[in-house]
Amino acid sequence: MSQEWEDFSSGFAAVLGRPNVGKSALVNALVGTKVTIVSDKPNTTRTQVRGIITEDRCQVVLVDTPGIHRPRSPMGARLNETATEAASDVDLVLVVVDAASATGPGDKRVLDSTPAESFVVVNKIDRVSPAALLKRLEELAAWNKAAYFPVSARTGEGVAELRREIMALMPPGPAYYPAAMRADTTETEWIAELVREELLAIVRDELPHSIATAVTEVEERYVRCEIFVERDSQKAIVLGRHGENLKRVGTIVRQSLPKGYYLDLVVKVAKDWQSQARYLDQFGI
Ligand SMILES: Nc1nc2c(ncn2[C@@H]2O[C@H](COP(=O)(O)OP(=O)(O)OP(=O)(O)O)[C@@H](O)[C@H]2O)c(=O)[nH]1
Ligand SMILES: [Mg+2]
Repeated sequence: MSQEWEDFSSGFAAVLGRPNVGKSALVNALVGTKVTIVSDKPNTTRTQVRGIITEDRCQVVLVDTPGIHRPRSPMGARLNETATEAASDVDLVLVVVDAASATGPGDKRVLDSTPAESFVVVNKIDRVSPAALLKRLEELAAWNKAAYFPVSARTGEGVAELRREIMALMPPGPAYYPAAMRADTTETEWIAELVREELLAIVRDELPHSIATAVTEVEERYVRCEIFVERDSQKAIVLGRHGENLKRVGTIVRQSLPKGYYLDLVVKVAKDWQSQARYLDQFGI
């Protein structure tokens, strides 16, 4: 076995940070394709999502995680646990912060609780002036982490260099996944995530937190995805006038399905699901 590894290195890198800093966008940029959903609403990511980078002599498994925040529900507490657990037993931790906002309590918590060997990724540099970025980097230097990378997941600036440095740090080891694989999400999980992503782009206020999605049936070319909300009053908002929201979501997500597939979207109420362990289990949170 060890002979096979002589020429190969591999490992895991967990991506941590407070909500909305662009962890998922960064994972997609590093992998070079969309493997995890992105939205402007906090707590978009709810599970550990793996994105895989494979080159000739190295494989890195990036672990996207939920944003670490002050929890206001049992769901929030689970999201924090999921993120914290991802950081144990990995070869590298990437702490992502937003270049355009000051170091808040959420950032501090993550910076304080991660190893000194971690990389700090200052994302969204497309939104700040060079002077503001410099100030931000000076402030973050107080944490004395191994390296600091100014990047923009949106424009791609700095991403190739970060990717190189991540790969350079991986210890000798085998490939964990086939070379062509970019994600380990199942097809049904991915459809449910795409439906949720499109809904998050439409809804506002507290509703994003109240939405969960799950594919409950795949029968030949029929796919049924259920959309759960917490209260009856939220059902109408998700449907939209004459069901237009659902139509829009269906049209967009169907483009990601193989030709000839039928996507059935059904809205249901799972009362106060964010506070109920059995629902959280059911939704894989
Ligand atoms: N301008 C700019 N926006 C970005 C960049 N990276 C991410 N965003 C935006 O920031 C928002 C949050 O991005 P996500 O990748 O979903 O953030 P996240 O950290 O994964 O958030 P959670 O999953 O909720 O913890 C989205 O609207 C992105 O389009 C960037 O480099 N520049
Ligand atoms: Mg995310």
